[in-house]
Amino acid sequence: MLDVKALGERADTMIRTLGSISAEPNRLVRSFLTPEHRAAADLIAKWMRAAKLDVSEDALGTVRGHWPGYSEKRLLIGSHIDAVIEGGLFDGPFGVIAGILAAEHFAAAGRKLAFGLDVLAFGDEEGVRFPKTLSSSMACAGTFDSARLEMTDRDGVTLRDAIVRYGKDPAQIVAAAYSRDVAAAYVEVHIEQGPVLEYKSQPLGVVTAIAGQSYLNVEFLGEAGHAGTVPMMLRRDALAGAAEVVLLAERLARETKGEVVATVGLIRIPAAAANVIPGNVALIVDIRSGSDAERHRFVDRFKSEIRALADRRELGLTITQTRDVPTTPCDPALQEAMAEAVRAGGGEPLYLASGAGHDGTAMAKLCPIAMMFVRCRGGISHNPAEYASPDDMGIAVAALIRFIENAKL
Ligand code: HGY
Ligand code: MN
Ligand code: MN
Repeated sequence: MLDVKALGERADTMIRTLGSISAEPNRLVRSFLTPEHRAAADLIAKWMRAAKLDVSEDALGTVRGHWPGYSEKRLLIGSHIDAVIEGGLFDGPFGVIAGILAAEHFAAAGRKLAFGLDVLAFGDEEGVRFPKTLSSSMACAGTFDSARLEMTDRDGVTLRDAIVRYGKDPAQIVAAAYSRDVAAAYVEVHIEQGPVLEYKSQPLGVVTAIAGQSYLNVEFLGEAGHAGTVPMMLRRDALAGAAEVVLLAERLARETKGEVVATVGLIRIPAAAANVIPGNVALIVDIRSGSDAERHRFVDRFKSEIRALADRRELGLTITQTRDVPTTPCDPALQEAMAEAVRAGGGEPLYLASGAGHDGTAMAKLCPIAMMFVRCRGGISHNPAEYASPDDMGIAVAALIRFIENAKL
């Protein structure tokens, strides 16, 4: 009989211990291939060893905890340990901790299954440091594009240099890839990051698909000028143009009545000063939808309206699309197995799509994927107020254990 309460309490303690590893004392800052990533990876490795797993680390810093089975096949269980700036403690880490606690359930009993278990702690899901994300899960999936090694962070450090400084060898990235006959399936447990499970009073959900994403980097070139001397009608204000884009994104997304969401969460004004008319402004637009056709339609209309406003404002404009990630379906058979595991714990599984992106999108190129959502308070995420209760986390770990016990891979 699983001690669900104890599992939840252990998960909560581990979440808070891991959550204390940050580059800043008063908010969570933990990005890819940084000293904080190193410290978090060392803690995960310590927990994996204590759970009697064989621990290794690949060339992109993914920590892997292995429990052997009777065949070469492996069930991969993972999530990420990097965080958004000033994010919450649960987004990512809970999926790794749930995997460790579930694998420990079998390893501690010396119980071998028909397949092995690999718990994976990825370090690059949030994409905070580098412009393109999911590099570590792509390496595991065998889809890592070596051109990414040249992309640079805000300090001009290339991914290649960051890997070397982290103590790894970029030439070994290829070796990180799982072969398809070993990787039988990938499962990820993650907080919902939305309000549905709480609204329906259900602790767990079964994910049907991960929404597709388009990212547009929009840069306006106007004319820097003196805030006090240039008459309004003679200005070419790049930030005023950017402000129009923010409201345009909101208006066009609202018009889709929920089909598409669009967000501008990052604006850069390289020479920002209160008394200077901004001459150069860059922003990133995050566009998501469960329908790839709707998302592409939105992007086309959005781009043409941005061009029109740039012309009207006599602003130089460059639009670079840095992401076009298709919607990723979760495997139907694995969804049903996940639903069975939820039912066996007394729950009624709620099926829902994920508006948030996950490493599962990368891993789906390697093998069938499944995701389980856990209720989070108020649906709040990417926010220090993010919270999942120990009881709900215990119910989730127990469901993951049942999923593993009954998995037919
Ligand atoms: O952006 C996302 O959906 C994820 O949190 N990286
Ligand atoms: Mn996130
Ligand atoms: Mn996440």
